[in-house]
Amino acid sequence: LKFSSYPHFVLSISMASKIEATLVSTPSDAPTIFDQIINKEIPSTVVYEDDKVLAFRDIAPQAPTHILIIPKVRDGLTGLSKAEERHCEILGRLLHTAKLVAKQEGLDDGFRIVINDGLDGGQTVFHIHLHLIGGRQMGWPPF
Ligand code: TR5
Repeated sequence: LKFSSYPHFVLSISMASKIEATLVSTPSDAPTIFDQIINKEIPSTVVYEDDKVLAFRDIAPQAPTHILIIPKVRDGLTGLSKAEERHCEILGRLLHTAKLVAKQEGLDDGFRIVINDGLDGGQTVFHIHLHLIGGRQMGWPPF
C-alpha cells in the first residue's frame, strides 16, 4: 500500500500533528524548560556560561556535537521572529558564543548554526536558542 493512494489519510495525519504541535508548544511567554535549566533546577551538561549566556548539550543530539546556546534572560525573545532593536546585543553575543564554543569543542573543520522559528520552522522550545551542530559532514538542503 502506498501512502500516496490515500491523500485524505495523509491530510488527516498532517492536521492531527499540527493540532498536537499547537497544543503542546503554543508560542507564548510561559516559562519553558530552559528556565529550569538556567536556574539549575534540572541538570544539564553546561559547556559555557557567563552572566548573559548559557550553552549546554542538547538532550537529543543530532550530531557528535550538538549544543544549545541561550540567553539567560529571555526578554520577550521567545523566537527570532520576536526580535526587536534592543535584542541586537544579545543576538550578537549568542553568535559570538557559538564561535567560542565551536573552538572549545574542536570543530576546526566547520559546524552549523540553526535557529528554528515557529511551528513551520520546527521550534519546540519558545526561548530563543542557537543549535551548534558539528562533528560530522552536514547535508544541504537541511531536511
Ligand atoms: O526544536 P527547537 O529548535 O525548539 O529545539 C529545542 C531543543 O531542545 C531540541 O533539540 C531538544 O532536543 C532540546 N531539549 C529539550 C529538552 C532538553 C533539551 N536539551 C537539553 N536538555 C533538555 N531537557 C532537560 N529537557 C527538555 N525537554
